[in-house]
Amino acid sequence: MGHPVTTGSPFTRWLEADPEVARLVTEEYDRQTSTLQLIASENFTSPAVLAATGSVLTNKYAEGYPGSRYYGGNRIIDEIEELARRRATALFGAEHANVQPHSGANANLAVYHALLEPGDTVLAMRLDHGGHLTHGSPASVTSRNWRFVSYGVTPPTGDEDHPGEVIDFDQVRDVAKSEQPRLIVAGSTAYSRTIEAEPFRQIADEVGARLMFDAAHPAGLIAGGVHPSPVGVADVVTFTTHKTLRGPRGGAVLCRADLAKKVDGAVFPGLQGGPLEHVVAAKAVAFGEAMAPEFARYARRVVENAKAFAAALSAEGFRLVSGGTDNHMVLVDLRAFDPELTGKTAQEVLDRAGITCNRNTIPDDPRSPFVTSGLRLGTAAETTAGMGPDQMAVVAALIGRTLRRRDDEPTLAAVREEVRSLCAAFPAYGSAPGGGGSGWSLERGTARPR
Ligand code: DSN
Repeated sequence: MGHPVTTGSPFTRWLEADPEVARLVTEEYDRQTSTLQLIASENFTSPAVLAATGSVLTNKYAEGYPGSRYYGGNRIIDEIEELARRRATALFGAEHANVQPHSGANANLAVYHALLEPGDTVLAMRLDHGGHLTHGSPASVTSRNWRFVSYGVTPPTGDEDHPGEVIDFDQVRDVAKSEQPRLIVAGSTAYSRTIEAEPFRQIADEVGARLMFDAAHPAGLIAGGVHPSPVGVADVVTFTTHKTLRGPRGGAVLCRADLAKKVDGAVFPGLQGGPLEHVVAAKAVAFGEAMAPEFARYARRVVENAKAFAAALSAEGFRLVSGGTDNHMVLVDLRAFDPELTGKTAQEVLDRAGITCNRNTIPDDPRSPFVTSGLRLGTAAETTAGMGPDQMAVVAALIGRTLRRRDDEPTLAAVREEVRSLCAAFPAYGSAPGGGGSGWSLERGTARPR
């Protein structure tokens, strides 16, 4: 049974022609806005991003690039893609942008295809230490085409001031020297500390490797100026547009001008066919939004909230991987809180209480990636909805209460009600009862949170 529809989506008017899909979209809108969204890779996009994504641009075929398409009728599409490229390069200070990758995975694949020959060696982060599937998972096509070797994080120290579990640059250098990779990949999908490109650059130069920085997670923090930019340090930067950057689902590649042709050819026709120009338009909207001063404030608030969340979770008895956070996410090691509690169970119980997050491996996790001993919690989405450090402390307490009393149905029901009230006071879209709220305004012509 789905969640009862209590709010109704303001975006589904035209879907009334298909009541089955309309009902499901509306239920999902209600789920997103009446439960807490703590998945670190998700966000609430603006109505303007949603409008571009749902526009007639989805009707158009535009294989190729602006000024050089395989189909007619692309004058306006060319302007749209040029605008998206121009905004992306301006936002990140890059020489060239390719805004066509359908996803972050495709952006990474395109870079490997552009810079490597089949069988070349790539040095990337271990998956169980925070690397992404496309960083050489045995289950990913990347490991069939290229030879991946890996680095990880340092062991935990137990010392509060220097807790460890940070990227082990001695290991990066040792493995780079012994394996002589053609490409080094910096970046992670589950790492709560700042990743600097410079130490990777230095090692890449020592062994004659190229450097790719996968900025899927921190892209919005980089755009907002709260994390250091890898642009100009790494040869190529890939990112997703839908996480901290708060745009539509998709990917992009930034590179120097001398690599532009290779990267473009690898995206199309190397990897993809027709670009999703409705999504490209939505990326342009998101890049435009990220240039506004409000976005820098948002990015600062995301990190401030994550730090407050980390402190409150520690006070609840959770051990945090690396002792805390510098970005938008917290990685919780559940074993200190309750050795019997797995990430899988915690995710399921929290879901029933209206707290949406994902289980995650912790470094050297004794449990399988399907079960795990950890949770990954992010602040990007609920910061967009207007929540601040005080609410993060409330959410941490709700998580502690839910997991401590996970077999007690009345506790789960009570938490679910508290979550519903919290979400109603901080609506991602529209106003709270009484007219308040700081998420996205639904008034026409507004493209920024209030
Ligand atoms: N699945 C994404 C994440 O959650 O980090 C990465 O692709």
